[in-house]
Amino acid sequence: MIEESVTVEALSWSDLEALAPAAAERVEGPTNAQANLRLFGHSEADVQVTLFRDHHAWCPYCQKVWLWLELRRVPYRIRKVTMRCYGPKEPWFTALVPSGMLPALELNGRLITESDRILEALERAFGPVGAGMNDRRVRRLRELERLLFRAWCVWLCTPGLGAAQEQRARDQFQRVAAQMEEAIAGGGGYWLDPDDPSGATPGTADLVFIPYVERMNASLAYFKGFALREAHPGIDRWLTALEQLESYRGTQSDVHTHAHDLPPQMGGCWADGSDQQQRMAAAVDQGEGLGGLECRWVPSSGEVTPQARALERVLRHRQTLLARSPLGVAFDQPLRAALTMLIGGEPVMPAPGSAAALRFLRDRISVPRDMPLHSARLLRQALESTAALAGHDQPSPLPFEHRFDQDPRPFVGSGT
Ligand SMILES: N[C@@H](CCC(=O)N[C@@H](CS)C(=O)NCC(=O)O)C(=O)O
Repeated sequence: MIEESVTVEALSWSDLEALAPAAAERVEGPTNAQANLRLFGHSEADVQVTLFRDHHAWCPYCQKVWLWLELRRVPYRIRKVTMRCYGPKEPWFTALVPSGMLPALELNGRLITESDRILEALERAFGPVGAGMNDRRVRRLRELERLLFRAWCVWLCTPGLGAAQEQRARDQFQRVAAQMEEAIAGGGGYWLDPDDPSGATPGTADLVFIPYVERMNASLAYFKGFALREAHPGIDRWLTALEQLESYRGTQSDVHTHAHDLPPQMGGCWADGSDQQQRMAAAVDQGEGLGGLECRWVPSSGEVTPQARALERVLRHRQTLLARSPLGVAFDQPLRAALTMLIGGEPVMPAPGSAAALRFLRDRISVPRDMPLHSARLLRQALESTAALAGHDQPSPLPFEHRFDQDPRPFVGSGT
């Protein structure tokens, strides 16, 4: 029996605090979802740009603009807004943008909406990233991105596809994905950007593809058992090259987050029910992740470990996490048990009856909103293996039509 060999006690909060690193530097450090200001060595008085993006760091159109600013190193402020599927929209934002749509951007006092218009305005003010939005080849690639997007939507978001229709939708998606691979080969082998065949940095064409290719990779694995990175090595190389960039990694989400945040946004994502699909979805839901299909970067040694970063992020929100747990304050010991396991690697017995509450938290770690991908994966695994010591109880499944369970308001007070 595993239980008999579990002798390690859960550490106290003060022991855990002593093991946690300082919070990561948000303003001048690596790209991160928590910052409200990014300066790149400039002074605050130089800031001409405010980006309005979602609290969840999930909106794909916001990710495109966010990455542009990070790659171009333009200093900017960030104001975070709630997307409808997570909770009510802030009235100050609808006063500014009545449609409530994100992203929006203020440039020297002028408000701009629509991500493509925003990028064009940023290019005029600061110069393009690689070849600009209206370069001839970039324009063609932007059309290709929309074709890929449509093929993905048909496959993922059409309910009730029979086997033959599934196959047709998949074939159509793969035909367009092959065109993307040809375009990468035509751009020099790494990037789509025609301006930089040396492979040093991605350009605007790459930025336009990143958000949805990331979401395609995640959702097609989870809902269709389809390994995009194996089926399309050219796309895999492109994603792997992106993952070498700290700026991309700071905005990168993971399969778990996308699998559960896409359905309310897309009006539903439909699983094909194949054995492969069920295996991949279960690995994601139980926190194992999908290894190299999900990401191909490993945190470098010498940095704060991913476990320590996860610990620091949980400690920051500890009171809110306890208040929102189905067990309330009785979640105190099970949470410490999972964190002790995360840091020490040894199983720690949680209080009886805590399995569902541990899994409730496992299901609600959002990347990159809460912490980087590897930290989230290890924290989910620690929560799951601690839960397994307390039994099989599961929390209710995550909602499919909204994610009001992820309302950011309770967490905003503690400074995200
Ligand atoms: N065409 C727009 C699309 C923007 C868009 O669809 N934004 C979504 C989020 S991904 C939104 O703000 N929806 C309202 C909401 O969810 O609150 C653009 O490129 O900026």
